[in-house]
Amino acid sequence: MKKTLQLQRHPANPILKPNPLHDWEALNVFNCAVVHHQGLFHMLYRAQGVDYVSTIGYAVSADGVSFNRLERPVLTPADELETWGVEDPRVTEIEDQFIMAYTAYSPRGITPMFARSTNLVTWERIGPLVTGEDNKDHVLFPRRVKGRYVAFHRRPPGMWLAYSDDLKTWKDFQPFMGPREDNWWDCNRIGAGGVPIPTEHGWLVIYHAYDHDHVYRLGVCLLDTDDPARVIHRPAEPIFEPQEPWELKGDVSNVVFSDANPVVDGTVYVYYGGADRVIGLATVPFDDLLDYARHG
Ligand code: BMA
Repeated sequence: MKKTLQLQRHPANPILKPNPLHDWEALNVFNCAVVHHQGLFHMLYRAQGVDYVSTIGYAVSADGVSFNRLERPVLTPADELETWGVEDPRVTEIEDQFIMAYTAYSPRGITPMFARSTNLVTWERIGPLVTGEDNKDHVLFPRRVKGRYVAFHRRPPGMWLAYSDDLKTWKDFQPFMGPREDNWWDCNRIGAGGVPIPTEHGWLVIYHAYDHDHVYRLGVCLLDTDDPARVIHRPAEPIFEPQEPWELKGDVSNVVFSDANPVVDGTVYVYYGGADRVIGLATVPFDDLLDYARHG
């Protein structure tokens, strides 16, 4: 019999809720990046007020569960590509800096952007991965592969790779994993979760997908270390799906959407947006997740 695996919800869920005291985060707080750095969990989260323009807030925690937030967002729309918001941050620590991938949204459409920081609070824009097309769900790998930077991105409906020497010019766009057949949980569109996790067996990757009923779930796969376009294994079953009332109903129904999966002391911390309204945490032992990704 095939193995199954489910992430375990933290009893303190949801761990972050909208804050009615701040206009900018009064309506929704959801998809977030989380970096574990020098003993602290640093969270960059997508926030919306009643105008639905997304900004990115910062919060910090010693235990990964109880977060203190800053009064004001750390990233707000800057130019004509961002007038409708900055969304869905994913943050990678690489070569003594932090690289944020986020989606810029405006009347011109969406743009997959990168920014850099050395302190996680002050962000300087680098530039887009690509412009003029429907492209998002990008995230930088935490190590170079064969000397080059690598990122996931999403050209509907599937996941792609791109490569760069300088984080500014991206090339060699390559599709590597698409949706599965009709009626599968990942039959519609798929895209990256958090930063891919390097392991001795390959890149451990959590990804999101939705089906024809628009239910968002999380799954896992394993990619080759030196050629991440090669999918080593892709288990059949999802590892997480909406179940709690605040995952089933919120701003958008039936959504668990993760942009963060830091590994701390042998535990994978999966942070996720619940129904585009609140932030939840679910965990799994690293060894169990890797075993499922290899054999599930
Ligand atoms: C996706 C993204 C996410 C969102 C999800 C569900 O397209 O925009 O930000 O959580 O839809 O609404």
